Amino acid sequence: MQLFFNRTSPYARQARVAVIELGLEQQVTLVEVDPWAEPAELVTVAPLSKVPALLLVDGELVTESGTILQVLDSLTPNGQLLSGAPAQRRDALARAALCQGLIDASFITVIEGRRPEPLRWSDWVMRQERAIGRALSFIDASFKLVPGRFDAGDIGLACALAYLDFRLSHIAWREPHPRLARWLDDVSTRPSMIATRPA
Ligand SMILES: N[C@@H](CCC(=O)N[C@@H](CS)C(=O)NCC(=O)O)C(=O)O
Repeated sequence: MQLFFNRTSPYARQARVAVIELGLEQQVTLVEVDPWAEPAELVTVAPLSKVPALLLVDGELVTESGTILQVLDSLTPNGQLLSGAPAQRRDALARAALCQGLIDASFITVIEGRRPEPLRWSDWVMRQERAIGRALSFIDASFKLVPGRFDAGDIGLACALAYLDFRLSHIAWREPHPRLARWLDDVSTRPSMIATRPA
């Protein structure tokens, strides 16, 4: 299998963390690309030129980080990212989906900031930053963070919060959400998170 990624993508980071958490490092070859440059090695297999993109051994393409996590999980005998009773699996999926939205809002904010000044849409950025603030409050109030657990929802949350620290440091989320900050600091010591720190 090949996993196309770039080092700063919070989406690709989720897939890379999953590979390590699932012990699939030997089966997955990491291919570093710049998706914005639409390189031939990526677009010939992944037409959207986005990372992450997973190419299975039979040549099937899997896109979208959430789907890639589900597929990777299904490749291990005791999938641990979306396991357990239906209610537990649903809870992990629901947390992962909300965190994906948090990453989306953060990513949009970052991309908007890269436009030439006259083309930036400040109302759109403020809309995203309000969504980020509300999502963090919602997550802090409602997510049960279980010590030792690191399922698909936890991977999503860790990559989302770490991306805020990495790219949107002006959003001071740690002070109002010390529980989330402590949790991120704790899970950031996992080998999968250390190995995938954005460079
Ligand atoms: N919804 C997708 C988002 C993937 C995505 O937008 N990745 C960015 C990198 S962070 C990318 O490859 N962008 C290149 C482009 O849009 O041309 C996922 O969850 O995998």
